Amino acid sequence: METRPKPRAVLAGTPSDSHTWNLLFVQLLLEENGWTVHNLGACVPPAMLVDEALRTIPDLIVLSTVNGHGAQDARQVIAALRAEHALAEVPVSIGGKLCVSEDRSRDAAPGLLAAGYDAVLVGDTAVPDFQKLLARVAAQRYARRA
Ligand code: B12
Repeated sequence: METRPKPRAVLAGTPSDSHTWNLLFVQLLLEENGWTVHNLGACVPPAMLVDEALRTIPDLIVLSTVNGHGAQDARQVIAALRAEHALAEVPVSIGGKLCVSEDRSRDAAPGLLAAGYDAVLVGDTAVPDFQKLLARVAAQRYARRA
Protein backbone atom coordinates (compact mmCIF):
# COMPACT_ATOMS: atom_id res chain seq x y z
CA MET A 1 0.00 0.00 0.00
CA GLU A 2 1.23 3.53 -0.89
CA THR A 3 2.02 5.36 2.37
CA ARG A 4 4.26 8.15 1.07
CA PRO A 5 2.74 11.62 1.28
CA LYS A 6 1.81 12.96 -2.13
CA PRO A 7 3.95 15.69 -3.72
CA ARG A 8 2.27 19.10 -3.51
CA ALA A 9 1.77 21.70 -6.21
CA VAL A 10 0.50 25.26 -6.11
CA LEU A 11 -1.35 26.13 -9.33
CA ALA A 12 -2.26 29.64 -10.48
CA GLY A 13 -3.47 31.62 -13.45
CA THR A 14 -1.31 34.56 -14.52
CA PRO A 15 -2.25 38.03 -13.17
CA SER A 16 -4.25 39.22 -16.20
CA ASP A 17 -5.77 35.88 -17.23
CA SER A 18 -9.40 35.23 -16.30
CA HIS A 19 -9.75 31.81 -18.03
CA THR A 20 -10.50 28.96 -15.64
CA TRP A 21 -11.08 25.70 -17.57
CA ASN A 22 -7.36 25.49 -18.30
CA LEU A 23 -6.73 25.59 -14.55
CA LEU A 24 -9.23 22.85 -13.90
CA PHE A 25 -7.64 20.75 -16.64
CA VAL A 26 -4.15 21.18 -15.13
CA GLN A 27 -5.46 20.47 -11.62
CA LEU A 28 -7.03 17.19 -12.78
CA LEU A 29 -3.88 16.29 -14.69
CA LEU A 30 -1.77 16.82 -11.58
CA GLU A 31 -4.18 14.84 -9.40
CA GLU A 32 -4.32 11.96 -11.89
CA ASN A 33 -0.53 11.85 -11.71
CA GLY A 34 -0.57 11.49 -7.93
CA TRP A 35 -0.19 15.10 -6.82
CA THR A 36 -2.05 17.20 -4.26
CA VAL A 37 -2.99 20.58 -5.73
CA HIS A 38 -3.82 23.93 -4.25
CA ASN A 39 -5.51 25.74 -7.13
CA LEU A 40 -5.46 29.50 -6.45
CA GLY A 41 -7.67 30.21 -9.48
CA ALA A 42 -7.51 32.88 -12.17
CA CYS A 43 -5.97 36.40 -12.11
CA VAL A 44 -3.59 35.63 -9.25
CA PRO A 45 -1.46 38.64 -8.22
CA PRO A 46 2.25 37.77 -7.81
CA ALA A 47 2.15 38.74 -4.10
CA MET A 48 -0.67 36.26 -3.44
CA LEU A 49 1.21 33.44 -5.16
CA VAL A 50 4.39 34.30 -3.23
CA ASP A 51 2.50 34.32 0.10
CA GLU A 52 0.94 30.93 -0.58
CA ALA A 53 4.23 29.44 -1.75
CA LEU A 54 6.07 30.74 1.33
CA ARG A 55 3.34 29.38 3.59
CA THR A 56 3.52 25.83 2.21
CA ILE A 57 6.86 25.54 0.31
CA PRO A 58 5.36 23.28 -2.38
CA ASP A 59 7.29 20.73 -4.46
CA LEU A 60 6.25 22.55 -7.64
CA ILE A 61 4.65 25.84 -8.69
CA VAL A 62 2.61 25.67 -11.89
CA LEU A 63 1.28 28.60 -13.91
CA SER A 64 -1.31 28.19 -16.62
CA THR A 65 -2.16 30.91 -19.11
CA VAL A 66 -4.17 31.06 -22.34
CA ASN A 67 -5.24 34.69 -22.90
CA GLY A 68 -2.21 35.58 -25.04
CA HIS A 69 -0.54 37.86 -22.47
CA GLY A 70 1.09 35.05 -20.54
CA ALA A 71 4.64 35.53 -21.77
CA GLN A 72 4.53 39.14 -20.54
CA ASP A 73 2.70 38.39 -17.27
CA ALA A 74 5.08 35.54 -16.57
CA ARG A 75 8.01 37.91 -16.11
CA GLN A 76 6.63 39.73 -13.07
CA VAL A 77 5.53 36.42 -11.51
CA ILE A 78 8.93 34.73 -11.77
CA ALA A 79 10.70 37.90 -10.58
CA ALA A 80 8.53 37.92 -7.43
CA LEU A 81 9.05 34.20 -6.78
CA ARG A 82 12.80 34.18 -7.41
CA ALA A 83 13.24 37.24 -5.13
CA GLU A 84 12.37 34.93 -2.19
CA HIS A 85 15.36 32.97 -0.87
CA ALA A 86 13.05 30.31 0.63
CA LEU A 87 11.65 29.55 -2.84
CA ALA A 88 14.99 29.37 -4.65
CA GLU A 89 14.88 25.56 -4.91
CA VAL A 90 11.20 25.26 -5.84
CA PRO A 91 10.74 24.42 -9.53
CA VAL A 92 8.38 26.74 -11.40
CA SER A 93 6.75 25.72 -14.67
CA ILE A 94 4.40 27.56 -17.01
CA GLY A 95 2.21 26.22 -19.78
CA GLY A 96 -0.68 26.88 -22.14
CA LYS A 97 -1.05 29.52 -24.86
CA LEU A 98 1.64 31.97 -23.81
CA CYS A 99 1.25 34.28 -26.81
CA VAL A 100 -1.21 34.70 -29.69
CA SER A 101 0.38 31.93 -31.77
CA GLU A 102 2.24 28.71 -31.07
CA ASP A 103 5.33 29.99 -32.91
CA ARG A 104 5.47 33.10 -30.73
CA SER A 105 4.94 30.99 -27.62
CA ARG A 106 7.90 28.80 -28.58
CA ASP A 107 9.99 31.90 -29.31
CA ALA A 108 9.19 33.24 -25.82
CA ALA A 109 10.42 30.08 -24.08
CA PRO A 110 14.20 30.77 -23.96
CA GLY A 111 13.66 34.20 -22.39
CA LEU A 112 11.35 32.75 -19.76
CA LEU A 113 13.80 29.97 -18.94
CA ALA A 114 16.54 32.59 -18.59
CA ALA A 115 14.26 34.61 -16.31
CA GLY A 116 14.01 31.68 -13.89
CA TYR A 117 11.37 29.21 -15.08
CA ASP A 118 12.38 25.55 -15.00
CA ALA A 119 10.02 24.50 -17.78
CA VAL A 120 7.91 26.22 -20.46
CA LEU A 121 5.27 23.86 -21.83
CA VAL A 122 3.54 24.78 -25.08
CA GLY A 123 2.02 23.06 -28.12
CA ASP A 124 1.24 19.41 -28.73
CA THR A 125 4.01 18.11 -26.49
CA ALA A 126 3.03 20.26 -23.47
CA VAL A 127 1.06 17.60 -21.63
CA PRO A 128 3.42 14.61 -22.11
CA ASP A 129 6.40 16.84 -21.30
CA PHE A 130 4.62 18.04 -18.17
CA GLN A 131 3.87 14.47 -17.10
CA LYS A 132 7.56 13.58 -17.45
CA LEU A 133 8.45 16.64 -15.38
CA LEU A 134 5.94 15.62 -12.68
CA ALA A 135 7.47 12.14 -12.46
CA ARG A 136 10.98 13.62 -12.27
CA VAL A 137 10.12 16.17 -9.57
CA ALA A 138 8.24 13.56 -7.51
CA ALA A 139 11.18 11.12 -7.73
CA GLN A 140 13.63 13.84 -6.63
CA ARG A 141 11.34 14.71 -3.72
CA TYR A 142 11.22 11.10 -2.51
CA ALA A 143 14.99 10.68 -2.98
CA ARG A 144 15.62 13.82 -0.84
CA ARG A 145 13.35 12.62 1.95
CA ALA A 146 14.32 8.92 1.90
C1 B12 B 1 -14.05 29.81 -22.99
C2 B12 B 1 -13.17 30.94 -23.45
C3 B12 B 1 -13.32 32.17 -22.79
C4 B12 B 1 -14.28 32.40 -21.63
C5 B12 B 1 -13.56 31.88 -20.34
C6 B12 B 1 -14.55 31.30 -19.36
C7 B12 B 1 -13.83 30.60 -18.26
N1 B12 B 1 -14.49 30.48 -17.12
O1 B12 B 1 -12.70 30.15 -18.39
C8 B12 B 1 -14.44 33.95 -21.67
C9 B12 B 1 -15.59 34.30 -22.59
C10 B12 B 1 -14.65 34.61 -20.31
C11 B12 B 1 -13.14 34.35 -22.34
C12 B12 B 1 -12.56 35.60 -22.22
C13 B12 B 1 -11.47 36.01 -22.94
N2 B12 B 1 -10.80 35.32 -23.90
CO1 B12 B 1 -11.12 33.44 -24.24
N3 B12 B 1 -11.44 31.73 -24.90
C14 B12 B 1 -12.24 30.78 -24.51
C15 B12 B 1 -12.09 29.55 -25.44
C16 B12 B 1 -13.29 29.54 -26.41
C17 B12 B 1 -11.97 28.20 -24.76
C18 B12 B 1 -10.96 28.14 -23.61
C19 B12 B 1 -11.15 26.89 -22.80
O2 B12 B 1 -11.82 26.90 -21.77
N4 B12 B 1 -10.59 25.74 -23.27
C20 B12 B 1 -10.64 24.50 -22.55
C21 B12 B 1 -9.31 24.29 -21.77
C22 B12 B 1 -9.35 22.95 -21.04
O3 B12 B 1 -8.28 24.22 -22.74
P1 B12 B 1 -7.19 25.38 -22.94
O4 B12 B 1 -7.59 26.58 -22.19
O5 B12 B 1 -6.92 25.53 -24.39
O6 B12 B 1 -5.91 24.74 -22.25
C23 B12 B 1 -5.28 23.66 -22.89
C24 B12 B 1 -3.85 23.96 -23.30
O7 B12 B 1 -3.62 25.35 -23.49
C25 B12 B 1 -3.02 23.34 -22.23
N5 B12 B 1 -2.62 24.11 -21.08
C26 B12 B 1 -3.15 25.23 -20.56
N6 B12 B 1 -2.48 25.59 -19.46
C27 B12 B 1 -1.49 24.68 -19.27
C28 B12 B 1 -0.52 24.57 -18.28
C29 B12 B 1 0.37 23.49 -18.32
C30 B12 B 1 1.41 23.36 -17.26
C31 B12 B 1 0.27 22.53 -19.36
C32 B12 B 1 1.19 21.37 -19.40
C33 B12 B 1 -0.70 22.65 -20.35
C34 B12 B 1 -1.58 23.72 -20.29
O8 B12 B 1 -3.76 22.25 -21.76
C35 B12 B 1 -5.17 22.50 -21.91
C36 B12 B 1 -5.81 21.24 -22.46
O9 B12 B 1 -5.26 20.89 -23.72
C37 B12 B 1 -10.71 29.90 -26.17
C38 B12 B 1 -10.63 29.44 -27.64
C39 B12 B 1 -10.36 27.97 -27.75
N7 B12 B 1 -11.14 27.29 -28.52
O10 B12 B 1 -9.42 27.47 -27.08
C40 B12 B 1 -10.69 31.43 -26.09
C41 B12 B 1 -9.34 32.11 -26.00
C42 B12 B 1 -8.44 31.39 -25.01
N8 B12 B 1 -9.69 33.41 -25.47
C43 B12 B 1 -8.98 34.38 -25.97
C44 B12 B 1 -9.07 35.74 -25.59
C45 B12 B 1 -8.24 36.74 -26.38
C46 B12 B 1 -9.94 36.14 -24.56
C47 B12 B 1 -10.12 37.56 -24.04
C48 B12 B 1 -8.82 38.35 -23.87
C49 B12 B 1 -11.12 38.24 -25.00
C50 B12 B 1 -11.33 39.72 -24.73
N9 B12 B 1 -10.80 40.54 -25.63
O11 B12 B 1 -11.93 40.06 -23.73
C51 B12 B 1 -10.83 37.32 -22.70
C52 B12 B 1 -9.85 37.10 -21.53
C53 B12 B 1 -9.77 38.26 -20.64
C54 B12 B 1 -8.71 37.98 -19.60
N10 B12 B 1 -8.55 38.97 -18.74
O12 B12 B 1 -8.05 36.96 -19.57
C55 B12 B 1 -8.01 33.89 -27.03
C56 B12 B 1 -6.55 33.89 -26.54
C57 B12 B 1 -5.60 34.31 -27.64
C58 B12 B 1 -4.41 33.43 -27.77
N11 B12 B 1 -3.80 32.95 -26.68
O13 B12 B 1 -4.00 33.16 -28.87
C59 B12 B 1 -8.59 32.47 -27.36
C60 B12 B 1 -7.55 31.42 -27.76
C61 B12 B 1 -9.62 32.68 -28.50
C62 B12 B 1 -8.95 33.05 -29.80
N12 B12 B 1 -8.74 32.11 -30.70
O14 B12 B 1 -8.61 34.20 -30.02
N13 B12 B 1 -12.63 33.33 -23.08
